[in-house]
Amino acid sequence: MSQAADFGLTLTQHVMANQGSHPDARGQLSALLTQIGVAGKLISAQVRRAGLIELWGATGDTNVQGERVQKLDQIANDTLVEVLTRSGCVAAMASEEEDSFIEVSSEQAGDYIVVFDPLDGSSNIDVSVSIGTIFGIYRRPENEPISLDSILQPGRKLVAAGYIVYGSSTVLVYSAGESVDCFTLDPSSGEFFQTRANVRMPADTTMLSINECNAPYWPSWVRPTLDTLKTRNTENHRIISSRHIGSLVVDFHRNLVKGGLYLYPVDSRTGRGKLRLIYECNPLAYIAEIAGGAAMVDGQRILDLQPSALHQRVGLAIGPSSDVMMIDRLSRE
Ligand code: AFP
Repeated sequence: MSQAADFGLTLTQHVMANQGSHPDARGQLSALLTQIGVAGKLISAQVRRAGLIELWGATGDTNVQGERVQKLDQIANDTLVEVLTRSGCVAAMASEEEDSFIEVSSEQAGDYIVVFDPLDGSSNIDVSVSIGTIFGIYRRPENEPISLDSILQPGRKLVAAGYIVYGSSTVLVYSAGESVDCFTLDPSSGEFFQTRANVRMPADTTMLSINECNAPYWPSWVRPTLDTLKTRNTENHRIISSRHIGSLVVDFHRNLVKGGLYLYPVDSRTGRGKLRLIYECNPLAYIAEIAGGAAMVDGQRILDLQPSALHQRVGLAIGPSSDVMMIDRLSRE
């Protein structure tokens, strides 16, 4: 049997097969999703070699977040900027690593806006713990010049979103509104093959992702809420276990597949959340909801928040709907 027959659909085959079902897909969205797959392969190759060619460590710069920029962060960012610019599908883009948005020249501009965190989990790069890229795709507003407002769209206007996890294997997960599908990179052929179709988030929480060392900074509702979850574990049967690796996108992917809840409350250290709304929370909230889960903060769907700034941070509860709703209710009692 040929390898093509052995494995599932390739990413490109899947994107093309589904383009007809998307009102926005006039070929550009399909081409754009395929190009994001190309960027993922290029970044994956660098991640896999980082220690060998001294790509670990920091560049000495700090980004707009005030965080030390790791070399791989910069490489991942530059790769995405270059690939998206050349795609002919993108009018503008915004990145965690860029102070402001990037407008693509009119000669190369396309119909879409892409927001991304090029490498989430930077503090894990030097110790070979899984990291990932997060992306969201909007249509550019019709008949309007590109401005910051073109980027500050609520997550409910996303036309596609996804992420790429650089872990024990490289997995690309995306949705264009219909289903959430996973593709694993086959290093020998350099192709992404479908490995999970129409992923549904399990209804029950079996894993809890939260940094318990932030407890001194939490609002008063957090501890009792966690106790409520932990009391589900009886002497004879542990239902919920803790898994928090410091890369939101990787914790989210495991939670999406196995049924887990990720929580990062607004805390007293910053008076706001740590996670960025536009290019971290919105794309993952989009995926979570299409897979049957939920993502909320302060009584609102993450996807309904109107962004006010490019690097705006928010609190986040994301996972199985019933527990996300319970947490959100308890947080407002
Ligand atoms: P870095 O990219 O700076 O490592 O931050 C990762 C992150 O934004 C998210 O991916 C993690 O879940 C979260 O921060 C971990 O934050 P704490 O270290 O405060 O738990």
